[in-house]
Amino acid sequence: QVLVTDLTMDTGVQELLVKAELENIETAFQRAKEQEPHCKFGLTGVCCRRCLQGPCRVTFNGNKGVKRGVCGATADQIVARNLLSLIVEGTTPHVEHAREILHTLLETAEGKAPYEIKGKEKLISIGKKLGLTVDGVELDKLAKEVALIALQDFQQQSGVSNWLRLRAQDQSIETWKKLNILPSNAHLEIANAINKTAMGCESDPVSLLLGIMKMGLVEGYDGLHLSTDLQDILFGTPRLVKTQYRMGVIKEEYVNIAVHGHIPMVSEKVLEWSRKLNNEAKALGAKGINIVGICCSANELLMRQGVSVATNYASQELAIITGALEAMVVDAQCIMPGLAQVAECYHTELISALPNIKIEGASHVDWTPEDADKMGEEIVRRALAHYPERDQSKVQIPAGTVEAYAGFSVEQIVELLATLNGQDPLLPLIEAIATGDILGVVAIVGCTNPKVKQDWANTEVAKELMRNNVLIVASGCSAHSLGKNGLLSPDGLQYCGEKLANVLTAIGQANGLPALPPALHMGSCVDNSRIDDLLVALGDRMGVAVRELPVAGSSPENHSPKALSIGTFFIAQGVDVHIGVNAPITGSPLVEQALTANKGEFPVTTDELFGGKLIYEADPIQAAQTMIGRIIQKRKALGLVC
Ligand code: NFS
Ligand code: SF4
Repeated sequence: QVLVTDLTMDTGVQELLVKAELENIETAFQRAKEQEPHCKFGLTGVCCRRCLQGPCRVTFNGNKGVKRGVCGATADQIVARNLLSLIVEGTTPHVEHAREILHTLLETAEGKAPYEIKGKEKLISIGKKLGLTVDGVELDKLAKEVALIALQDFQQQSGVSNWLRLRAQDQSIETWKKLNILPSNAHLEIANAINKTAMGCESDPVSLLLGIMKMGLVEGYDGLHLSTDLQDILFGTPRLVKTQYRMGVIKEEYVNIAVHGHIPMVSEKVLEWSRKLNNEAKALGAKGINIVGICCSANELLMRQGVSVATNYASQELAIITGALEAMVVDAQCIMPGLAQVAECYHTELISALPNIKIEGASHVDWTPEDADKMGEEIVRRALAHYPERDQSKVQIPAGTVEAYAGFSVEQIVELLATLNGQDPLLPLIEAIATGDILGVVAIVGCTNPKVKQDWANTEVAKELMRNNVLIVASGCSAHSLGKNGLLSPDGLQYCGEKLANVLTAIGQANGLPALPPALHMGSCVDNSRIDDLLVALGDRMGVAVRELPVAGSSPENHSPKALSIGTFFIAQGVDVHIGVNAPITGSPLVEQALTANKGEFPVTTDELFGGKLIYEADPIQAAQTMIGRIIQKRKALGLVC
């Protein structure tokens, strides 16, 4: 008998899981149990399905069983190929995300799409960094020039990615140049990587591993950074906002629309039209239209508009089980196909929006940059039409919400610090790191995964780090875990070591707040670029390489290949990355040793080449301690107080 309290920390989700069971509705939590025990060949990465001579399964523990596939491929080769393929699948959705925002910006600049350029300062700062003339140039013209330079990152056949050159630290570029892994064009690199993994192509595991690191750079610059930069130009750079978390943000007296997925061009338009048509909801007897967020669409609207967050990845289906959603709008990434079966049990319309991402059982309203308004209006009108169909006997919204702060872009963090030192805003932060008042900085990022008790590992890792005076920055669904549990609010200071609490209180009070929260929410998963920007800014100001900084990244409940490609990006910068759910690599001693730098006979590790490694640890307290150990090691090397 599985108890709902073993599946999730979120009491609202627990309540809805009980409701689901009573109503005989299946969810991911239950399906995850049905998959146990998992196949060992799959878990360790030694199952190959690259051609029709197979599928081949080779030994996963090094001695027992068949050693080679039909073509002669070894476990090292199969695991390395499979991992590259997984990292490509993590990178591609972000690269597509970047390409879509790029075309939206281009069409907006040409007057063809109904968006406006709200991030004037960001546009000018990026224009300058790209070497464009910005003085006296019209915004639309400048935006078009920026978009066309970005477009080269999908077209040029040689040279180095423009966005890498824009955003990477010089020391890192040197390292990557020596290893010959500088990417030029995202599409070309993706095609090249798929070609490497094809049957009968690359079989040198070391070269495949370098291909993985290169893909991490594609992810980082033409996925994450490009998306964030262009989204800030179009929708504005986030600033401090207060918001609410948990299922209780769904409001019974309102027409409720959940936005779920990742692409803000869709969710921003739905929000805009919900405001325009708010009176029509009142005419139906509702108090208005209430937009709530799930996954990274939630993060995008939260960061820029303060929209509240219903839930994160693993419990997306449960939002519908409240019986109070008129519509759930989905675009791309992390959309469970199971949503359609759940929606069928209620009046909720599940609506997909991207032309090339269709969901079986969902209706579809096409988003294109030009027709964005038509899409926004249509979706909101459909939700309004469903409001009278709501079955009150099926409505059950778990009570209670939690307050959270968000909107911590690098620009916002610098502005907050400037109240302490207007001339040199980063200095107070660097001094706090130097004295040990802040031991280091760890980014808690990534997902929730029904294999792990929801929100538990994310919050436990964070609390253990805070207790040891480590400042947390957060993104993605992990940030939601922290938000639901009060760690994005000044109340969370109760979990901090005294030194960290004092620093956060001082900065907060200098800005008219009770304190800063112990975890700074920096946005969606593409906004891991913001975390990278912060590290580069700190490194540059301190005159050291990012790889020398006392920092780490942690994804305690990773489920998506995107978490792995983002992790690869950070390892390439020299940052250690912890994952709580193991990647399928343990079938190959070579790949495992190269990434984790655990002792073995294999001589080349990412730790030696880049300065960062993969830490796999399921136990959150142990994981936090391992990261702290590494932070102290890096502090010592810098000669900082330990
Ligand atoms: Ni990131 Fe955001 Fe969430 Fe994981 Fe999925 S929504 S892009 S992949 S589950 S954090
Ligand atoms: Fe088997 Fe080789 Fe084909 Fe993979 S590529 S399925 S190992 S024969």
